[in-house]
Amino acid sequence: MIKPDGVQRGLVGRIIQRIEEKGFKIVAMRLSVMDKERAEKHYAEHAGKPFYGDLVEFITSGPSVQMVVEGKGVISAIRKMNGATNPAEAAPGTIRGDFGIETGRNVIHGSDSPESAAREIALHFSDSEIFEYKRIDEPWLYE
Ligand code: DAT
Ligand code: MG
Repeated sequence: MIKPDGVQRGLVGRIIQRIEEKGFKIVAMRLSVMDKERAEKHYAEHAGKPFYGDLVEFITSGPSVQMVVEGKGVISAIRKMNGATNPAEAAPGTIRGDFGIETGRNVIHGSDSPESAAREIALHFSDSEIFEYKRIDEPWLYE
């Protein structure tokens, strides 16, 4: 998910470009303003933590881009491409390292496990919004 700061700062195209040129396949995508209920569910694992209220307020503050991205090793690869949670500690070359300064404005979210990906996908998309298709470069991406 490209968070509201990423949308406001005009980073949507550059972030999607990184995902596409890596070779990962976007199989669902939407721009929407998350309501409080969906945001609270999305970040349920952080409920009760001191930053939870601000996090929900921030994530619902404007349009964000939700995506389902597919590919071999995609979950850990996207987490690496996103960089450390705190952009100050994120390596240069990562999205947060290149585009962010503070933890509460870290531009992008990525699911952290197959279980959380399944939960988050079901929260944000219905089955009919997720597309199965072949990218023409797949034989050149996969051995
Ligand atoms: P990540 O987004 O890298 O998976 P996380 O799941 O630990 O990180 O936290 C979710 C989001 O919550 C994170 O992207 C930014 C915010 N956050 C996390 N820890 C925070 C903290 N100590 N202070 C403020 N915001 C925080
Ligand atoms: Mg997380």
